[in-house]
Amino acid sequence: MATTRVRGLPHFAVGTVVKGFGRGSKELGIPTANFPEHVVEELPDEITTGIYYGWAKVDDGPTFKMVMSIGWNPYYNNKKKSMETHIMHVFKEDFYGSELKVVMLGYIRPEKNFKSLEELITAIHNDISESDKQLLQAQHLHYKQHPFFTEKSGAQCNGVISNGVVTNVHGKENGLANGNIEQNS
Ligand code: ADP
Ligand code: RBF
Ligand code: MG
Repeated sequence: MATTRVRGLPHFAVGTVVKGFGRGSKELGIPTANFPEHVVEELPDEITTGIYYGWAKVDDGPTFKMVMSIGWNPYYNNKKKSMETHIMHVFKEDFYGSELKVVMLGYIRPEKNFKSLEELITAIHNDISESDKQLLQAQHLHYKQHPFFTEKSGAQCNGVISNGVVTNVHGKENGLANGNIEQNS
């Protein structure tokens, strides 16, 4: 397996789950929890649109695998970028208004246009199984126990949390959260 460095990763983000564009992800069987605008604006420039995988936690719940789509939205004349997280867990209820914490660890593919909804769904299912595999690797697994997830909300962990936003520091002081990481491909 070749390893490639992914600039800008890992990226930590936290925010309140807001209403999305109502395009019916849930009807596709793939609900996506949307982050508010200010969290999207915190993304470093080197994090391009596309599909990412990592870990996610809702309020004080457990940490689950996640797959995230970062994309531009034609509905807003391609002026509004969104971060939509599908958590790989079946929840009993919606959790709008809850605090969502994620760490993005790896990149899967760019956003694509699909001829049919079926093709989009198939691609998303492939993304989910790819994330499932990638996240089993030790270098990804250990982020599940990262203080970002295990410490109380507001704790400082290799980034500064202000206004609910983790400012990621891309230095080298700490091998855990800062700088680039390697991704197997
Ligand atoms: P919206 O357009 O409002 O984002 P969706 O159809 O994408 O609507 O549904 C997203 C909502 O579904 C989330 O905000 C959350 O409350 C709920 N939800 C339930 N299960 C999940 C899950 N596994 N991953 C993400 N969101 C989920
Ligand atoms: N939308 C696209 O237009 N192209 C994509 O390649 C694409 N990939 C996605 C991958 C994942 C893992 C997820 C969760 C969403 C993706 N979406 C993509 C967004 C999808 O269209 C969105 O969740 C809703 O608009 C579905 O109704
Ligand atoms: Mg959504």
